[in-house]
Amino acid sequence: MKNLKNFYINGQWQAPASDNNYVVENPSNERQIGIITLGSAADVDKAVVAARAAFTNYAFTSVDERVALLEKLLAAYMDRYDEMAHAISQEMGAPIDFAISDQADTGRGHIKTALEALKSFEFEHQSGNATISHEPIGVCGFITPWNWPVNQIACKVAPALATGCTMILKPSEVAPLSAHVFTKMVDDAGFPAGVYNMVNGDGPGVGAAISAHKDIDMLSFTGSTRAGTLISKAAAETVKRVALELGGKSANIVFDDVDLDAVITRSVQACMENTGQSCNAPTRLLVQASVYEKAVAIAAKAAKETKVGSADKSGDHIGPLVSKAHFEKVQTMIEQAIDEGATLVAGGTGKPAGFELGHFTKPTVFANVDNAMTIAQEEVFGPVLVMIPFQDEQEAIAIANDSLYGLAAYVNSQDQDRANRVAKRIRAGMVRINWAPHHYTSPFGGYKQSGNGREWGKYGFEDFLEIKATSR
Ligand code: TXE
Repeated sequence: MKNLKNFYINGQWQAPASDNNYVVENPSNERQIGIITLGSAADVDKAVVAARAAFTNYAFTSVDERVALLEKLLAAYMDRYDEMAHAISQEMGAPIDFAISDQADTGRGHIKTALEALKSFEFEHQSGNATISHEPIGVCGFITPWNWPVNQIACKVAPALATGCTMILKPSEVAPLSAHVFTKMVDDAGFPAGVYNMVNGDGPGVGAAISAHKDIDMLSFTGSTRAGTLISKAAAETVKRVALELGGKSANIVFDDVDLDAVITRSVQACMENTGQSCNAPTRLLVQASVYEKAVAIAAKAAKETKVGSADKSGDHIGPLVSKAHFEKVQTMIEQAIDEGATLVAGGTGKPAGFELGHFTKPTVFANVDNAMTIAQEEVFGPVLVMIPFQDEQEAIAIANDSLYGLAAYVNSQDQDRANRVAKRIRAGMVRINWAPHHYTSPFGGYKQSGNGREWGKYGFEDFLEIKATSR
């Protein structure tokens, strides 16, 4: 069992102010794999003092100095790439091949795009008699979740480091192994002491202390809408800037002119990927009524063919859900969907055959779903797809927009003009037409209760900058 009880404060691994052990479990086999300390307000204070002191100099480092540091971080990341992939796989259950190809790649991607943004950004320009300068916002607090753990750490930390900010990271207590590896990478890169600090803890403890801290200038949070709301309220007390990346219930619209077999199969795979634990997962499959029955049969077959397996095994299966508590939440939501009258066509409650230990869940598909049902409105965060029929373009848009969330949407049609029209009318931050890739350089974030602000690429970079006008 790994001992990860210390925090990284002021460039050193330091003992916490008080003992409060938390055991980390591997969701594939329920074995104990690590022990961390849930920190306290005293630890947060210490980290903020270090970050504030470091800001005095780090804010005024040159672009060249920060480019050199980020290049070292990228090299350190690649040196420990396998260690990162294994940490993610063990702590949150991503199958190892997927952890290597997708999960761990996000860290590399975000450090690289932050470097590119730093090299090309115009920090100062003249406007009339005023010099407009973009300056680092200050000390940042980062609170991150467990589902794409290094993605969410790197897409905040890398641009903050690039802009000249200093920071305190509180990773998810459920998935702290990847944060530990990431912290070793920052240490390897040799950033000045206090620029980057990491304190483990839970939401009500360290999370709340960061949100309310009077000497933190900006907060960036990824997680549930529930926690995002609490964090925003606490941050408002000291008028912190807040960036929120919250939940989603993204529509995937399929018109009847597509290669149905290929598009529906792909849609099921995309929903089940990462065991459905992605905020932008295409969880509401909207299919044109003329091909709906056919699509349901294809989706049921694809879900039944989706392999489930342990995260340490090589292959293209999906892994377990992250925790017992989360498994139970997903079970309850499946039961509720059946009670509300949705038709179960694949999967259902209980574990797949052959699994006793581990939080494994059956890939599940519901047909004849009404968009007003709980299963179509609330984020499940599991391998659960709902299928809703629509008659025409207008109805598809109306159903897609009938959600508290507005993170992502997917449109599939051979008619590019129609796809463009639909994409334009959907109230979501990211739309993918015919599965076109969403690159690290594109903005990531949502409309409505999916949050505010945009991460990734130059958009995330700008979130860490204040704007000053000096008139002469
Ligand atoms: O999230 P939490 P949970 C959604 C998804 C999932 C649900 C619950 O629907 O089923 O949220 O997941 C910290 N003040 N997403 O319970 O609690 C917490 O310690 C400050 C969507 O795991 O939001 C962790 O670091 N911080 C999502 C982080 O918030 C608090 C990713 C996320 O945990 C806090 C994860 C508080 N009061 C879950 N309470 C996405 N957008 O990708 C908790 N935290």
